[in-house]
Amino acid sequence: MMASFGAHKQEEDLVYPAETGTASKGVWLPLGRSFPQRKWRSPFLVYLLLAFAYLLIIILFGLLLYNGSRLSSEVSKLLKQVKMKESFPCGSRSREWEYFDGECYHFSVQRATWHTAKSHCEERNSSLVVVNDEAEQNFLESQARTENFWIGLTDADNEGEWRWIDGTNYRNGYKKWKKGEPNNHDHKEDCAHLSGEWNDLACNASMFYVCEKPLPS
Ligand code: FUC
Ligand code: CA
Repeated sequence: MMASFGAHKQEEDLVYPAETGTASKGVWLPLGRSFPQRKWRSPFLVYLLLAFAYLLIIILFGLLLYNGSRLSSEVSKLLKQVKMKESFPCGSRSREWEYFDGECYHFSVQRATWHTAKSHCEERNSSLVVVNDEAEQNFLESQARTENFWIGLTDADNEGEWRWIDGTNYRNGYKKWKKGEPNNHDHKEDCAHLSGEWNDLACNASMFYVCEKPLPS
């Protein structure tokens, strides 16, 4: 009932080629009896296009806003990371690792033999500290205070032939032995430790130790 009413109403509004007689002039071609005339179709198309353009603008604007807010949240996340890196260059577990001149250092809170200390550092993706220059020595001394810490230097393989754990050249490199050291006291001191300056000691002595690792990327 409603459908037939609707169809009837529509037919009243539209003008068909058969009634106007313009079909034969070829201005437009009706595709069927229900196809509306051009004079009705044009403003409708314009409105349709306008509506479409409006919708498109709204969608584009929404996308722009969405991307903008996503971008700004990404930027603030990155800024936070940068600030974190500046305050804690050796990671958020900063109480365990201290930063100095591009490297991270861990001062152990438990004592161990030199070989156990070496393993502990390796388990933490680091190695016993290698002292390369006066600045690093000063840093280590200031952190170590009066306590003794193993460093990554040994002559266990060949008495008197000291070797850094990372292959750093010992002979031509930086050294800071205490006066009279290394003395291989009792013929059993093959591992080096900080005691302010350096001393050699029996490797199975229990001592704190310093691990060193590069800055995490
Ligand atoms: C000095 C050092 C030894 C040891 C001894 C108690 O002889 O050279 O390494 O520390 O003191
Ligand atoms: Ca000694």
